[in-house]
Amino acid sequence: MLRFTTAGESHGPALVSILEGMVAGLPLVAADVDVELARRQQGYGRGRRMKIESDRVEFLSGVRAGETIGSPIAMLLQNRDWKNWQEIMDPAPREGDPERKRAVTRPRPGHVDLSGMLKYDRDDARDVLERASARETTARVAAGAICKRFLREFGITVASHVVHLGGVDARRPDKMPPTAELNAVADASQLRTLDRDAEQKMIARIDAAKAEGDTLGGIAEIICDGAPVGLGSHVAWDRKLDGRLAAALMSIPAVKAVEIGLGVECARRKGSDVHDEIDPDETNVRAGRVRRRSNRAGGMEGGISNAEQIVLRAAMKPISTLMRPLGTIEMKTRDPAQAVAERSDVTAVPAMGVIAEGMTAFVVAQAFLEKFGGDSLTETRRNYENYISSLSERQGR
Ligand code: EPS
Repeated sequence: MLRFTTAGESHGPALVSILEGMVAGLPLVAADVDVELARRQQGYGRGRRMKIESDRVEFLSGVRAGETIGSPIAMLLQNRDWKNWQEIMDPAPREGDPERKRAVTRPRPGHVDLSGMLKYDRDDARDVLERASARETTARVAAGAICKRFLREFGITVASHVVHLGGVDARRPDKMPPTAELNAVADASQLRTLDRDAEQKMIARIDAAKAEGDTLGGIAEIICDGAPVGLGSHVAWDRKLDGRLAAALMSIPAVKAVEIGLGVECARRKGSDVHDEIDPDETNVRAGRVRRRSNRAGGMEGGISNAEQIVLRAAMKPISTLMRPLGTIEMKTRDPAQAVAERSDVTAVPAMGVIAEGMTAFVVAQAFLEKFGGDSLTETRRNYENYISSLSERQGR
């Protein structure tokens, strides 16, 4: 079973990501991860923190001589900002219990501050917000980068672009770039959008929001291309690929909605305008020698991949740290107060798309390894090719 976990606080010494269950023999170098880490750091509307950090992975285990060896892959990601926070984040006991610097006692509406203080019985919300910070997503992207590297061996690519930001819709180009080239096109835009006119409007909205001390949300679309028919299963609720992808995307900080294919629009249409009709197609072996006339289902039916593109959208609310803070209470006195205004970003929608790619790659790689198994890349490849041959041999039944 492929799984990963992360550890680390935003202003602690480092983040850690451990990916377990990856096959041995996968070619892997730090640059495979670093390129994804750098993509996550881009985007107009980020705060000063992204100028301090320049994320790089250090493999602590699981990789040897440019190849995975089958053991857990532990990755260290330093927080450069740590040097400015050492005293505040120091794990050592504090002599004489002096007043805590940068303590947060005015919880931000929309943030986990208040619920976390109550649940974990903390007087200083920093104990909660340091972990809730989207800094943690660096570690997810690191795990996702390895999953992407794995999927590439089987011609599966994952890419994303921003389709909405702060009230501005991006128009879809008449011809979408192939998924393998989509990121190169999106990454050339400061907001990872394919619509240059919309980009200018989004930038203006971000500038205006910044001037007002406000924040903006948006929507990223994620496309996974090349998956064969048969990942995930209809037989049990927790094996359904659509549900697993939705949960993975929903777990990204500030994501409030996930759509698959037509998504919410499905509910408004008649069945004949929703379901994708099927034609024979001898060339499309990966799909079982068929092709759908449309892909409104977004690449999955009944929780099983159908070899069409997997199309997902993740919607992110505006970041809950506002420089012109919202009303809250001072927890020490319960008096009305303005929320704390910690340094933050105006928007992080472009980064969210990159994080969503990583989470998508993880779920697809996990389902792929469930279906094909194998402890080495060679073994997994043999099993995969065997399955593709049996799909190819399916004639008249
Ligand atoms: C974040 C607040 C900001 C962001 C941070 C997420 O950090 P800081 O409080 O240090 O200015 O820059 O994002 C990252 C550090 C990152 O790597 O994405 C928050 O509160 O969620």
